[in-house]
Amino acid sequence: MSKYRDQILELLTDGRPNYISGQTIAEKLNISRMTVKKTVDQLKADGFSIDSIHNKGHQLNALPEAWHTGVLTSIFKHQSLIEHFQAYPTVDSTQQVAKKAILNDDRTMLILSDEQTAGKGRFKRVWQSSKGKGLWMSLVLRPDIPFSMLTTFNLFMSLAISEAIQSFVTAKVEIKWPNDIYIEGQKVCGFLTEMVANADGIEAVICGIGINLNHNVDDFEEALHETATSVKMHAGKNVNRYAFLEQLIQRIEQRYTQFLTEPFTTIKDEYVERSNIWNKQLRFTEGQQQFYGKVVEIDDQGFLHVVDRNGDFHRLMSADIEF
Ligand code: BT5
Repeated sequence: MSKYRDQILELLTDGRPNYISGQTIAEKLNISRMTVKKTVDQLKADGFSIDSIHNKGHQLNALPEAWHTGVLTSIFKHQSLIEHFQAYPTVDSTQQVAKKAILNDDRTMLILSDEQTAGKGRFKRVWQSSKGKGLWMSLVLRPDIPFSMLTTFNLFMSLAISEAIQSFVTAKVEIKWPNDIYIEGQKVCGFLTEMVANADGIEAVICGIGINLNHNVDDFEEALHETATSVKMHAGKNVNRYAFLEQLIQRIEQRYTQFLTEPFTTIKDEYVERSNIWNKQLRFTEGQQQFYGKVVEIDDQGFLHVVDRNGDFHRLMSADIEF
């Protein structure tokens, strides 16, 4: 494999939708035009959709369907949230990879994988992460904040994720407090936030996000057929993962800055409007405790106020909610 593959892919992605001449690529990378031609031919043989026209050059006319370092490098130029990324064809869990990666690296980072063989939900539940169908990623952030501020992190994140999904579908994208995103009563995304801390404070926040992008019903295991959905199932067509990722990172960058600088009250109305937990009897599980009740409000710290069937009041920071 040509060692210039990633760099050429990056230049072709930067250049979209225009053609970029073999001469320009050769000069930028300080290599021969023959090497450029051979590498481009290799990329085409590997399935990249590249048009080459004599005297005009090469054009990447569609983004690929798997993660490639060169394409990601080009896409991440437009943001400052992620300082380092790693993309894999398969891992056990991006969350596990992220935990290892931060041991000797203090940058912000993004770990992506085409497939997870042991994707995890909360409380060690399984997260189904079929190959090539979804966005399975872990984002490592380094907020310089007191522990107490973290309680609202998920609220800002869920707005960012739901807005990114909303830009691809017309049906209303809703938030199920505290960690799920739904479309028409079915789960399209689940995320979880883990913290690594030392005596001085927060070292890293690792946010693991799973978004079902291009699943048809049969791509989910049978147990999820009634409860899960994908962006494609509502957009009516395949969603390009790079286009989606670009949108998602942009929204996260925006909402993360807001999280660092503004209180939850600034976004509370938007959050409440996107939530799907109102006016319903719900089943709550909090640790060993289980009860049925109705949500009365989300307070300014992001805690849920619930009145159960016996009229007792609960203030929840996190819980499992079933409709
Ligand atoms: C979550 O847990 O919803 C958080 C899922 C986080 C997954 C990401 S993917 C990248 C990163 N690496 C990881 O290993 N994990 C993170 P929870 O609220 O516990 O929901 C889990 C439940 O959702 C399961 O018990 C199933 O019922 C359901 N489920 C599993 N896979 C699903 C899928 N692909 N789509 C919709 N529902 C699913």
